[in-house]
Amino acid sequence: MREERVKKVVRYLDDIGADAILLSSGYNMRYISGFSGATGYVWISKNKKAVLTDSRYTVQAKQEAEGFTVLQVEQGYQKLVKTILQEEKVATIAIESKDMLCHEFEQWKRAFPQMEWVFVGDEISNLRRIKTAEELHCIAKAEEIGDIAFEKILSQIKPGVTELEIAAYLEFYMKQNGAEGLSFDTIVASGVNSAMPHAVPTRKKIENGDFVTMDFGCLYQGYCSDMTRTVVVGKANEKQKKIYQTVLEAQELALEQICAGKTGAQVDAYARNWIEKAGYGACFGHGLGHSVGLFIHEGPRLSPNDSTILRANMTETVEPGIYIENFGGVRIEDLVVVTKHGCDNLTRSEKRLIEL
Ligand SMILES: [Mn+2]
Repeated sequence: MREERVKKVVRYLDDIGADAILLSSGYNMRYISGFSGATGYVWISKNKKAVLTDSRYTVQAKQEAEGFTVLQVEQGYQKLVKTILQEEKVATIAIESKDMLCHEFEQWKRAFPQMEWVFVGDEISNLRRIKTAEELHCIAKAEEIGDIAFEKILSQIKPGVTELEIAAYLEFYMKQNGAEGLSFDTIVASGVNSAMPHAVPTRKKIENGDFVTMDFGCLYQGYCSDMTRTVVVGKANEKQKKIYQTVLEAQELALEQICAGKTGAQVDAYARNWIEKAGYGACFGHGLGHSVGLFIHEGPRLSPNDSTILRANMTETVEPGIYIENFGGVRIEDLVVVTKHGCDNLTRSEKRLIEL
């Protein structure tokens, strides 16, 4: 499998006329080589595959990066690459321009004044878009852990508990059930705070009548999960019910329509038009969803701006929302795998309005 990935990189280098690539994105390094240390570089040329890293990671790299030479940096990465260049002729090196810092690139340019550099944008990351069965298994497992955490958190949500406490419980439950970490910072937003789609949990105490939106995810074997649920503490009022129902219907519509062959923009439009028709168009400012893999926000996206055609075994979140300043907001998010004729929904948590 990794060999196949390396071959794709080599073929791509041929296409762009580069002799080698210095991968610096931790996600791409892991995807291509297996090395999960995210420190250093992965070098790929026609004749050499190497992980360049420091002594803290060399043992790990040897274990993880099968088929790769592991080179330990002593006096800078430029010196290390100079030793590689003694053995092969390289005139053009590709780098990941969305990942490498300017000052790093300056060091490379200074060390190799004759070298030609080619900037690579998303092309290597795009190799990660269609997931293998093994990757999908990890993502499904991570999402399952999220489902367990959601079920457990419901008994903790009550007036007087802070958003930060709820976030801490969610994170505890995920780790207790096999997560190795978080896929992003947990969002817990209650009451008027839930009007902010990416609110940061605060010391605010949950009050009766609050919407509580929880957006959380974890890591399983490096792969991310992502889900959002919104509940009401106490009895929901009519306005809360209407907003919740509109978001839920928009989400279910998009889930029915998503399949291979459609674009992310098309799928986004189903949910967006539904919310607009209900009169809340201005209250849904973000895209409908994004792909998930080693990184939490991958492409392609379900968004008015993404015309990528969806293909089987891509993952997407479907997460419409309505946010009303000084009132509150609702978001409901599931994570799905795109299939030929529809999707497999990996999220099992209850979606009917929960009143606690
Ligand atoms: Mn998401």
